[in-house]
Amino acid sequence: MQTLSQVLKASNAPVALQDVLTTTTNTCIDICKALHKGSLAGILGVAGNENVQGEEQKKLDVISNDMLKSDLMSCPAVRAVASEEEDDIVPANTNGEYLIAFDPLDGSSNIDINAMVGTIFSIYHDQGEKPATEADFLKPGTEQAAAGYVLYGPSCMLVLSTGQGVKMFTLDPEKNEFVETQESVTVDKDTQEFAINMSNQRFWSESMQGYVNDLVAGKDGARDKNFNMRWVAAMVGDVHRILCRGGIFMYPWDSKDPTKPGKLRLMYEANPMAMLVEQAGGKAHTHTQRILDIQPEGIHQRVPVILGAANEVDKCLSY
Ligand code: AFP
Repeated sequence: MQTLSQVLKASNAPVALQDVLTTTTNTCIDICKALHKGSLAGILGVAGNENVQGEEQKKLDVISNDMLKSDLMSCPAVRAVASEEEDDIVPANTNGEYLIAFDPLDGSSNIDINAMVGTIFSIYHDQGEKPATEADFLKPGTEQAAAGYVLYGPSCMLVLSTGQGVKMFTLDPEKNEFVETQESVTVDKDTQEFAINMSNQRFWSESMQGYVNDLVAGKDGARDKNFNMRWVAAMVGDVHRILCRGGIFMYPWDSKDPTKPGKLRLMYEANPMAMLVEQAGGKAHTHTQRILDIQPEGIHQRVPVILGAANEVDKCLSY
């Protein structure tokens, strides 16, 4: 089996992009080690402040953000970084060729219960004479040069696309590097498994309520099959399950806060996951458009997300 660095060398990815990916994944290996120390490292629990999203930051949110930010700032190929945990973009090397947006620890409400969490990243090519600005990041997801996540689960796994399909890698703790364990990932067009936070049901649109009611009714209702449900409460865990065994994942618009179009962030959750799912043959939409086509208006913009098995996404959108 090939290591990540061997796979990257064999790909036609530009060397500068390989450098950004190597830096990002090496930092994720360090994050993995910090997480696996758990409470022994005295780094669980809350950091005592809120991020730009108004969400309570966990200590590990801040620690993983600072680790990624400092390692990426010192990578010459990185022009600027954006993060869920940073109010504004952080310019790095003006002559760098890549922008990277990341959620340093997605699913952080799972940390204190030892459940799935992960790091999600989205990388764009960009060059300019002046230091990068937020506007440079506001490119549609179709322009991503690479997207991926590292899932800190029973094993530590990297899932990555540079535009030629999706590959999975597993961390070999002895070698301290990622080894390719699946060279081409595909998502079946049909599924019998859905993922949604059912506690929001009364706040969904009527059409989403109707669609999910039919999933729950299974063969006793309008559908010709029964469905199973899973909800990891960490997008990386739900998307990984879909890339491994299929399914549909939804975090739709709800009326809890009508000013918010959705809970998930476009730049460092929806877009990178949409690239991976589409590269694996699935679909990723809001309730009105393909996620990768969205022209971003801000780096912390939120969108509704419906992604996974192509035929099931179409079925959901038909409601
Ligand atoms: P946290 O990072 O605050 O735990 O949120 C995780 C997340 O952004 C995404 O990863 C999950 O799919 C979703 O929120 C879970 O949301 P609920 O907690 O409302 O189910």
